[in-house]
Amino acid sequence: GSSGKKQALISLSDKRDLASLGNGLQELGYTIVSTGGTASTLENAGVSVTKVEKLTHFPEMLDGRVKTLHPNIHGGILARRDVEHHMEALNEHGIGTFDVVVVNLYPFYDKVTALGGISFEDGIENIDIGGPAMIRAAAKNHKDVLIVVDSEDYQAVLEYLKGGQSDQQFRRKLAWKAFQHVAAYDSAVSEWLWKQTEGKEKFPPSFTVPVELKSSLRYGENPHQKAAFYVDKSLAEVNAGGIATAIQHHGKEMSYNNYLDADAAWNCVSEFENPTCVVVKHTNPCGVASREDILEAYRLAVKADPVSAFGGIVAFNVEVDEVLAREIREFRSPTDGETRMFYEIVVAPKYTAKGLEVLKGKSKTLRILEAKKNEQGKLSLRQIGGGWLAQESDDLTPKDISFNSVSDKTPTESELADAKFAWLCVKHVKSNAIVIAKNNCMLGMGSGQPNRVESLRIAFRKAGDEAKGAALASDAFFPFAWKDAVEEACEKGIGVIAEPGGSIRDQDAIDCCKKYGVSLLFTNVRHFRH
Ligand code: 93A
Repeated sequence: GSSGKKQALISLSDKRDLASLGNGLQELGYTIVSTGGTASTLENAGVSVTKVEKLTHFPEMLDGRVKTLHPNIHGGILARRDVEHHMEALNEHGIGTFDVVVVNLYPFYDKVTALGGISFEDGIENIDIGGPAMIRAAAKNHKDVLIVVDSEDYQAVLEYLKGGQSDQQFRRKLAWKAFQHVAAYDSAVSEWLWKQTEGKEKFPPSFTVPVELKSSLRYGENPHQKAAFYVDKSLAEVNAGGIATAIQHHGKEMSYNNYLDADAAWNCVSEFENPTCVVVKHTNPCGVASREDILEAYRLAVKADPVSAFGGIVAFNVEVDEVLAREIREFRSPTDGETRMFYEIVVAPKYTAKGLEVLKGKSKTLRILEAKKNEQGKLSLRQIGGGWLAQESDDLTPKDISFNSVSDKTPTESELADAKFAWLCVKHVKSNAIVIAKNNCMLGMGSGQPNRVESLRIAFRKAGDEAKGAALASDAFFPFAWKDAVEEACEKGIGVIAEPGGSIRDQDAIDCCKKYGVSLLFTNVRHFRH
């Protein structure tokens, strides 16, 4: 400072580990300058502090809105030590330099995302102005000012100050972190303000998603691609659901593809109301079954396509208890009745202690995830070259849709139920998607084919003879080749077809179903998944 003594400026909302930081700095001979609450905490910990008011010759004003916004503070942070007239100016005005600035911001994020929220006025008061100004100033002048925004860094900073202090990379990393801290903060403020302005229903939405790097991944889709995993901070903090916030109880580290597949499985199974098991492979559900008895659901979901299920992801929407865990562990592939099934991941909302223990015994690598239900109405974002596409997530389920009978034959109650079940499945299959289902069980599916007839043929091949009298769902209407698609389905003995309708060739589909005595249901809703 002006007295030649080293000075640290500390102003913290989150005061964890403040005492040890203050003591550490004091031992190193620093004079500590602090704002009100921070100063009290330090004094209580036996650290001597100079109040900012003593430097600014102003009281904290306007209910604390103006505390540190003063040349005597900002001059001491921003002056370039290597520029003569900067230092002269400080001397002239009796301003001391700061060597270390430690600041974290008003907990805006926690406040506005807290359950129940806060009033608009409280939100506004929680916008920190002086804090970001100090952080930005110190980060800009990091060559001479250490900027610390994370209590995790206190120890390293004290070590650094004890040592030679010549490592510029350390200073740069702290400055980078400081701007990250402010950027995330401003994102949160702007997103909150957007919600206050337009209402939550308004589209297009505000686009500042505060993400936080969670971990590096071993690699991306392929071993030659580097990859990392980020969580949406806004969800993590309100403790909302989704695979990103799932707890991993056991197994090998999650891979990039594991996250994609687990997400697909969890999204699908979460939409069913009855006890359900979903088996996913490469983001597509290849087996789905709902049963009062979850053991039976599990067996049926695997049986739908045992070859694909091998190495897949198994998801449940009910607790995994000991009995179910044992079944997952022991169940032998229906293909040869011998090989035990192998899975990458099991995901469920809950596990009993015993269930978890039994499941852990299946293999060292099996990843066991406990996930919370996804929030509805979330924004879906996808990257394309040079930009992003945003859309509301597809939250429509058969409950929101009417299945209008358009052929002569009205479906029986069980046919209608089958159609709805197939419909919920087909929503989760990549387009062009066809699902054949009966009695709350998926029998076959065709996914991702560039033409619908091909998907339909694949689905029938998987369903085999069981397709007779079953329901077929198509994620979009049959455009031209209705003769190939609808007629093939009718010939194979399908009982009911559900599709959006809306093609100029609708009448052809209707006529065909009339001819074969098949129920045709138009949903008016499409479930493309590209
Ligand atoms: O109201 S402010 O925007 N105006 C200021 O001048 C100011 N200076 C520091 N908020 C300001 N702060 C913030 O106060 C800091 O960012 C920190 O989060 C908090 C610490 O206050 P206290 O030490 O009184 O607990």
